[in-house]
Amino acid sequence: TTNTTAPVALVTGATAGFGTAITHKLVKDGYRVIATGRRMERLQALANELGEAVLPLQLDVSDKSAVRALPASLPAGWQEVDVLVNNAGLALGLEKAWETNVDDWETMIATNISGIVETTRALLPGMVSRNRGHLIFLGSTAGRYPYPGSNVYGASKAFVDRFTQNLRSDLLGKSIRVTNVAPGLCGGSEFSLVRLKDENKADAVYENTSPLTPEDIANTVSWIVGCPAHMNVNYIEMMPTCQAAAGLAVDRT
Ligand code: NDP
Ligand code: 8X3
Repeated sequence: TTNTTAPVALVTGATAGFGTAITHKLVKDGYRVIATGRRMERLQALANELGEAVLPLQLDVSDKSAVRALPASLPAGWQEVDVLVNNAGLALGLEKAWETNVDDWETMIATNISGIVETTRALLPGMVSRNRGHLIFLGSTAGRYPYPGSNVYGASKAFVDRFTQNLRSDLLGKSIRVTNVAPGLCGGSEFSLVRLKDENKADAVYENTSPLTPEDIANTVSWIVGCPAHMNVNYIEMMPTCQAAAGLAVDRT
C-alpha cells in the first residue's frame, strides 16, 4: 500500500536514461513519483515494476497547453509536488551550424528551453504557496564548455544554467531550493542514439571509455534532495575521470 503522506516528485523524461534511474532511486528513497514522458507504455512498465509509488502520466513538455493544464489534472493526493526534476531534453545532430536542420534546432529549443520554462511556471506557484519545494534541472557540461556541433544544444544548456541562478534570486527568502545538475559524458541512456540516429555511431561515442552512468546521476540527485533544508546545491558538475577540458583549439592551416 502506498504511503499517501510520502512526498511527491515529478520527473520529466522518465521513459529512458536518467529519468528512469532517478525514478527508481527516488522511490527507493521513499518518494512517490509522477513519472512523465511521451512513451506511455514505458511509463506503464515502470509503474508495474515499482508499484503504487509511481503514477504514470503522459506529458509532452513541448505541448504548452498540456503543461499548463498539468497542475489541475493531477489526481487527488498527487497535487502537492515537492520535487520537480526537469530532466526531459535532447540533442539532435552534431553538424556545424550552417549545415544543421533548423527544425532540429527548434525541437531542442521547444524541449530543452520552453519545456522547462513551462513546467517550472506550472508547478512553482504551488510550491511558493506551500513554501516548500525543490527544482532540479538537468543542465550539461555543454552549457559551460563549447565544442563543435554543440551550437544550439549547448546554448540550451547555458539557458538552464542562468535560469536556475535567476530562479534562486527570485526565490531568496522562500524555503524552495533550485539546483542545476551538469554532467559530462554519460552512457547507458538513449542520448546519443537520439542525437545521431544510428546505433553504431551512438556506441562509438563511448568506445574505450568508462562514462558516467544514469545511476551516478540518480545518486547525485538523491543526495541533493536529501541535503538538509538549510543547504542549497546551486550547481554541480561531474565528468567521468576519462574526460577533461583539454585546451583551446588553434587553426594552423
Ligand atoms: P535519453 O534520451 O535516454 O532520455 C531523454 C528523456 O527525455 C526520455 O525519457 C524522453 O522521453 C524525454 N523527452 C524528450 N523529449 C520530450 C518531450 N518533448 N516531452 C517529454 N519528454 C521528452 O537521454 P538522457 O537520459 O541521457 O538525458 C536526460 C537529460 O540529461 C537531457 O536533458 C540531456 O540533455 C541531459 N544530459 C545528458 C547527458 C548524457 O551524456 N547522456 C549529459 C548531460 C546532460 P519520451 O521520448 O518518451 O518523451
Ligand atoms: C551531454 C554531454 O558532451 O554530449 O549533454 O554535450 S555532451
